[in-house]
Order: sequence, then structure tokens, then C-alpha cells
Amino acid sequence: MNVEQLEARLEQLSEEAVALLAQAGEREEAIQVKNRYLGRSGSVAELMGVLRELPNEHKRQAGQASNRCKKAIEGAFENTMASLAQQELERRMREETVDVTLPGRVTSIHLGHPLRQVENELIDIFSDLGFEVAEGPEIETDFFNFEALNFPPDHPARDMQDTFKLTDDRLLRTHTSPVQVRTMHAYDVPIRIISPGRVYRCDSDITHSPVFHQVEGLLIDRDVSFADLKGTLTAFAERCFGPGTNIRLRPSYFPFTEPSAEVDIECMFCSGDGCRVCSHTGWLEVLGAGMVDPNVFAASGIDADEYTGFAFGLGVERIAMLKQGVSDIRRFFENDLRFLEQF
Ligand code: 2U9
Repeated sequence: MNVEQLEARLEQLSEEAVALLAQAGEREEAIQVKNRYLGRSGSVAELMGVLRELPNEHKRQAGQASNRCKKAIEGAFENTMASLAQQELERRMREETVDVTLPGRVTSIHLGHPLRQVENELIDIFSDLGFEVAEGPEIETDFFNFEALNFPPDHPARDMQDTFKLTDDRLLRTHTSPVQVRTMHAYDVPIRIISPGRVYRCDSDITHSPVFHQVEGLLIDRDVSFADLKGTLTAFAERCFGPGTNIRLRPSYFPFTEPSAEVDIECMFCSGDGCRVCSHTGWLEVLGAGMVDPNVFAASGIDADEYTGFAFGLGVERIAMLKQGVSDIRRFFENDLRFLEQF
């Protein structure tokens, strides 16, 4: 083969390769075409074997022809790759468009912690019955938490097992009753308050938590009777658990009330027929209540001959567990969003 024939053959190869590259529909195909012509044992390299046999005066001319051929194929390869990349980009832009007119993802509206929801409901109910909200410190003295509430010095509730003691005289309040005592010290009668808040007791199982929440109520005026207490609690039960909810009062004992009662509501799961939730009694215990003990009035300077009053107390967790069907009190304190978002 002489130099002219070689030049013509190279020209032919480059035209072939450029035509094939122009038709290539995929990157892989273009790479294969390029390798077939420009690879180590491709058509162009094969032809270069001829170059070595040419007379020296023609080698330069043949070399230049080979470079032109390589450049043409490489150029066509780059163009094809760039155009395939552009096509791919346009395809993705077409297929992966973001529809900005789609409605946004609905995130849960923040309704508050399930305990806060129940606490707010309880506050609403008692506010509508004329009670005002009173609050006080969580670190209390022995006087406001126990002594003023007629707890004898050796009462079991004062025991270290129940009370988180901070110093000899300071403790974490075991109930919100000291708020009522402080109110009795600070304000004149009549008094009609509820005290919602956190309380602490050294106790933990599926129905007890070392920190829990209470709502307590206190009403003091002239001629307040046990019937007023029962009427208030009946109104509360109907609002909290539904119209027609029956209540019953069983005799009980608390140091701060006399007489005292445990208050049950008719089981809402079996309508009083008896089921697993109410231990087949038809009743669920939800509150404690009673008439304020004269000793409690005396400790706060209120004349028990002139005034009477009733008080009640409930655990927010207990109400929340019944209303929301939660069987383990600890769920409220684990901050597991899968639990919290159900409410
Ligand atoms: C004053 C006078 C009386 C508050 C009361 C209860 C009955 C009661 C429990 C309910 C469930 C505590 O959370 S619980 O374990 N409470 O049974 N509490 S009467 O009596 C008062 C409070 C303050 C000055």
C-alpha cells in the first residue's frame, strides 16, 4: 500500500466512524465505536503497521493523515457524548419535574401533649363551674404540704418511701393541696379554686409515676354542704365522661377532709355491666373528695363555725388513661412521637 492509498483508507475509516458515532443512541455504543476504530488493536492502529513499511519521505505525510483521522473520530466522539448527555438531561428534566402546584405534605397540627390536652379539658370544665386556677411552688415546706393539712407527724404519707425530701424542711410537693393552703392564707373567703400541677411521689409501676399531675379543687363559703360537693362532681362527670354518666361515693379517709369519699364513675367501657377494665365491678375510681376538716381551717385561720367547704382531687394521668385507652402510665413520659402523635 502506498501513501496515497493509506491516506484514502484513513479518510474512509474516519467517515465510517463519524457516521456510526452520529447514529449512536447510547453512551456505551459510542464508546464501542470509538474503541473499534481508535483502540489499541482498532482499525486505525492496524493500518499504522503499514506506515512503518513506507519509505521515509512518505512517513510524515502518512503520520499527518493518521492524526487527522484520529482527531476527526475523537471530535465526533466528544460531540456524540455531549449530545447524549444533553438528551439524558432533557429526559430527566421532562420526567422528573417538580409539580409546584401539588398540595404540601400535611404535618400534624400541634395539639399539645395528651396529658396537657386532658388537663386543659379539666380546667375548662371547672372554669365553667366557676372555679379559678391557682398555682404554687413545686418545692414546698413540711408545713404547707403536710402540717397545715392535718397530717399527723407519724402519718405514712410523710414516710421517706413516698416523699422526695430535699432537706429536713423542704420537699417536692406530694399533692397540689399546699396551693389551696397558701390561697387560704393569702385571700379571704369565699374561695373557689382549682390547682392543676405536677406532683412527686417515690412510686413507679404501670399505674404510678414518680412525677404525675393532679387537679385539686377547693370551695369554701357559708353553708356549703356535701350535696353541693356531689352536685359539682356529677356535673364534672357528665362533662368529662359524657351526658348521663352516673357517679357513686364510697366512704373513705383522708387527713384533710371529714367526711371523705372515693368517687367512682359508671364504667364507660361496659356501661356498668362489668368488664376487664372495671374489674367486673361496673365502676371506675376517678376521684377523691370530702368536706374540709375543721383542723385544716384552724391551721389557716378560718372560722369553721362560720364556714364550711368541700375539696376534691384527681390524677390527670388516671383520667387520661381511661379517656385515651392507655394502659401503661409510662407511655406519657417517654416522648415517643409514635405514641404522642396518636392524640
Ligand atoms: C385543702 C383541703 C382539702 C384535696 C383532696 C383528694 C381528696 C384525693 C387523690 C386523687 C388521686 C390524690 O392524685 S391522687 O392520688 N386526692 O383523693 N384530694 S380531697 O383536699 C384538700 C386539699 C386542700 C386545703
